[in-house]
Amino acid sequence: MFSYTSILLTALLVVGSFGQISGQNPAKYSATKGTSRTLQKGMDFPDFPQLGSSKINRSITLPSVIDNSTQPYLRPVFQQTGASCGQSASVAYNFCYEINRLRQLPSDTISNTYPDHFTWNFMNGTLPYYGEGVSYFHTFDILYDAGNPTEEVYGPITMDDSYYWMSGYEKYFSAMHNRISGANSIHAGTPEGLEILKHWLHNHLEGSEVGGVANFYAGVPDYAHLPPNSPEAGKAVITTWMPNASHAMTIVGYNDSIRFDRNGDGMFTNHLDINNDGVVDMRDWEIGGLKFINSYGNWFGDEGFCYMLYSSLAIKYGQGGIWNNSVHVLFPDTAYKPQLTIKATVKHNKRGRLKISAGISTDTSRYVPDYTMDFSIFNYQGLDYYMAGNKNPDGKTLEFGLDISPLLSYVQAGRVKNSEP
Ligand SMILES: [Ca+2]
Ligand SMILES: [Ca+2]
Repeated sequence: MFSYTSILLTALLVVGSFGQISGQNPAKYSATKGTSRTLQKGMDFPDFPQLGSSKINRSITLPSVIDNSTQPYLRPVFQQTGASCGQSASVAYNFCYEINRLRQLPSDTISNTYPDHFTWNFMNGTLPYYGEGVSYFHTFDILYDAGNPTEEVYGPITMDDSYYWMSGYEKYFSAMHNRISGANSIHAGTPEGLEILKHWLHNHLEGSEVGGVANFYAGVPDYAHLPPNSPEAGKAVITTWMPNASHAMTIVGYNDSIRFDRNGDGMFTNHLDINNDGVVDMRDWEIGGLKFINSYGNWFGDEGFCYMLYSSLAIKYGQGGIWNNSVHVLFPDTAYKPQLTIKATVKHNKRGRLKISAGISTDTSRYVPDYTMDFSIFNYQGLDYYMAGNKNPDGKTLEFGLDISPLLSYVQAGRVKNSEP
């Protein structure tokens, strides 16, 4: 039998301290964490709360083409190492773009760009999938709980090490300042949903001058090329996706006029029932598409970019459409500053058997905190490796920091609140 350990780090407001406590006496209440997901209207699988058409500023007339790859906030195309596509798309492209847009920083230097392996390495250690892909839904939880260090702090995005965990409180503390306040989905499989997505790409649904980017999951087939009589002729285009959503990518723009003759009738149409289901809808469209950036390197598509037809947003998932017919957008929080943190050093030779929790109490005589919180990192992750993910003797020890500010909501003026939150 394996033995698993739960470590509870306790912050005492009077005397800062932490200790190891058995989980026999649970706290009154555990703080919630992470981003919420539920079954959303029009979707087959649980998803993030949807952005609706009420967010659209109707006084804005959309242009026929938007290309945010020209913005300084999109980092250069890179080739992912390991099966980290979910984190390449969501952290290295999406999060990096969105947080640097708010800070008006270019994504061309390691002090402003974000590696994909900080989040991937915390989540890829789950048997039997070690080293395989991790849904960016999990990544959003880490971006929400712990933030993400820059490449300057963590290491370069070219680092090919699926075991490495960062050590050093100051590094984790810096990561806490690069985080999201939430994530949303846009159901893009209808003309109305596409309109919401286009407004996001154009003006962030807030009338801003710089538009956003969005993530999605799909199975990548060989791409085709836009025909000579299409705008962007010769550029790569995906007309339908493979059945399984095995890859994450990032939408960076749209073009209402690119076209591809999917049914080979010699015409480009949006008004004919080309899939012969008796109705004419978005799934029949041959005109219009999105531009996305991939993490396969410059060899893919056009220097790492590719188009995808609007119809592939609407076609049912599994039959050529994207996962859940939805895309995902992030809201970085550049104003956030941690109010209370824990600095901890843990020595262990099998990190996957550890779970770190934090608790708070104003009564220093108590061994059990009044309130606790869990984290999306250090949560039975990383398998039977040393804490740092290497075989070096000193790799057993890891120093890290955790943001426990949410626990402050349970105390007031140095005293634990009387009422349950
Ligand atoms: Ca046609
Ligand atoms: Ca049809």
